[in-house]
Amino acid sequence: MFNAAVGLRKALRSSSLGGAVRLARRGGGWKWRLACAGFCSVMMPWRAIGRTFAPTWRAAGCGRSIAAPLTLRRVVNEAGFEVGITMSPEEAEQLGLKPFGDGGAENETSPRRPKLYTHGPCCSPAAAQFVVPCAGFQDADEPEQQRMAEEALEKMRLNGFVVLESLLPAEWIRKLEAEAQAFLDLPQEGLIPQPLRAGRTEGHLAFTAPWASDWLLKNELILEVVAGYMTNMLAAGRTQEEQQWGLVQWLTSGASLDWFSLPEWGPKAGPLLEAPPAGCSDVGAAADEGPFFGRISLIRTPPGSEPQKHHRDINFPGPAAQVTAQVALTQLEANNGPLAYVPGSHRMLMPGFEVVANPPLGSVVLYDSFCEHRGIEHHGRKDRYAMYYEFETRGVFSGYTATHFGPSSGEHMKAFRAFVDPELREHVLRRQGSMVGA
Ligand SMILES: O=C(O)CCC(=O)C(=O)O
Ligand SMILES: [Fe+2]
Repeated sequence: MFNAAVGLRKALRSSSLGGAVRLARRGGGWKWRLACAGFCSVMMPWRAIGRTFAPTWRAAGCGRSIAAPLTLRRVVNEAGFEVGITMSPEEAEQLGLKPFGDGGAENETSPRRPKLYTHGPCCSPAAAQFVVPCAGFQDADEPEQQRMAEEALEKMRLNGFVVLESLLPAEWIRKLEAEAQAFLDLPQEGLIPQPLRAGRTEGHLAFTAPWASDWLLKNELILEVVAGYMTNMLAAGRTQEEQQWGLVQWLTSGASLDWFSLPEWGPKAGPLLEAPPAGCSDVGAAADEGPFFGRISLIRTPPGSEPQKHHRDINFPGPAAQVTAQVALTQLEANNGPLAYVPGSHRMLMPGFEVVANPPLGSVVLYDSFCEHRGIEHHGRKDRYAMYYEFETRGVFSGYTATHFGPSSGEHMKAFRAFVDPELREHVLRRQGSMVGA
């Protein structure tokens, strides 16, 4: 078990997910926040921090202050995940710390992979296997809509991502670009944008128009695919060690997504299930399975941004536990910082190439947070904006606390959840009911 666990740890570490330093404004001054997901305990330069600095460390989100020698400074939650620390930018600079450890940009030693493009002048016919044409979805009859949802679900299960081409009206999306720019440029009460890997900026959205709209967040195709896909409840009620042991067994059994539906890997009763600790998702309730709405943000990628390192947004508890919907608000071009995905990497397959998704405006890309991906370089002339919203199962550790994006971000997040969850859960319960009846 030990060797297999180490092997899994190494495989996931090579995907570059790790500790993150994030910036938060607290009171008057800016603070760097170290936040993390997955294996950051292995990645964080704790010794380097200890040699040069002996501050009071504050567990992000839990409000406790801990004045302690280095060995006690790692703030770990009840499930065994590191939940982070905060520090001023001056302190971070003094320690040589950057957001995401090394800034999150690709470096020379990272492997280069050939790229396939889904659209545009470099489009490859082979990339059609990652795309579902969805322009007709809204006007299609129910059986046709169901067929499209099943096709998207199948591609999602096979590849870990799917491009839903022209699902939303492009002219409505186009209007959101200016709104996004204003939202990130102007101060928003209680909301604080944070730096993201390789020069990007991310801010949580406010629960207001035009973001809180049915057409944008409650698309039937998206909700149906998410409801059908997200079956991993390994994080619910389990410690990091227990999740790791589960993932080792998943890997050695062949890494099939169906494995997560086996009854023994369902939610585990106990205090971690009843009350998920800081940094772990508290969506739904102890008795609930399947996805809930998580959080929603905007990302700005400025011209000149470097390519990101390949990464997974989460490592635990593996695939089918968190899914993100990317809604590009600026037309994605081959070279303005679109995302590239490694198909099959959510099932630990490595095909040796990556797929750049640069579909027309109005398209949505769904991707498993455990699927390797990265934002590639931005060689264009203007900022590229995209909206991201994600769905999660109970207990998933993201490293984000309710106040990561400012003191009010938790309230806005809850309002979005209350808005989307009733419809989403109808899809989930219908699918769960039909599984029981099957
Ligand atoms: O550049 C973006 O829009 C998102 C990049 C990304 O995948 C990340 O920072 O986790
Ligand atoms: Fe990412």
